Amino acid sequence: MSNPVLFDYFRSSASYRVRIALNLKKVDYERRAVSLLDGAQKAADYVAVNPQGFVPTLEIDGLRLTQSLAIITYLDLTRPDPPLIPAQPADSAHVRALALAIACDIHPLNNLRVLKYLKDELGQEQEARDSWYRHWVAEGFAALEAMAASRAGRFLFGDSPTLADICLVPQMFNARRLEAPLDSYPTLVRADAEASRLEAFAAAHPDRVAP
Ligand SMILES: N[C@@H](CCC(=O)N[C@@H](CS)C(=O)NCC(=O)O)C(=O)O
Repeated sequence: MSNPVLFDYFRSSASYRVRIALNLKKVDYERRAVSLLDGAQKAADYVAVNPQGFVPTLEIDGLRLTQSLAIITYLDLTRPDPPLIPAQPADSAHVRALALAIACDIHPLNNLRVLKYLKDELGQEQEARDSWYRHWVAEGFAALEAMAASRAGRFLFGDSPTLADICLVPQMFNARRLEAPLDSYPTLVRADAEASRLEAFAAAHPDRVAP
């Protein structure tokens, strides 16, 4: 069977999550870059692949999968080693809650289309858009720090990387790009540093991936 194909964009954090998961699972894949800057995600040929006009999309096992967390869950169910979501129900709920706090409650507010709407439709200047961005990062990370602190180990949960770290690392990358202050989130900073040292995370970094 041919290698899985990942439609992604180097700086897209949802794509970055899936690259990390594929690397952790040691799945070889080919990339097809979809340039968000050029609006390629809205082109008819790509919308035929992903009706939401989002990256990532993963073609694997004869399937075409969308939504980064659904893709990572599929990888975890079909390629269980190493596990990314704990089997124990309470631990699983905790890890998913951490991941969803990022993927559903921070990331969508700061997505490209939302920032573009603020600019193009609501006439907001760069300074206001940056302030919007930092506001949702600060509110989301403060809550995430409180949620994670008591059960964190080397990573956001325990001593091996999980779905929570896979969501955290790209969000921290984005936060740094927008110069959001991070000093108030020691648990997040520590888990991000620990995860980023692993080659599976490092190789998925936007600086290591062709635009
Ligand atoms: N919930 C989706 C979000 C995907 C998403 O928002 N992707 C962004 C890049 S990180 C995108 O394609 N944005 C295109 C746009 O805003 O026009 C997922 O986790 O896969």
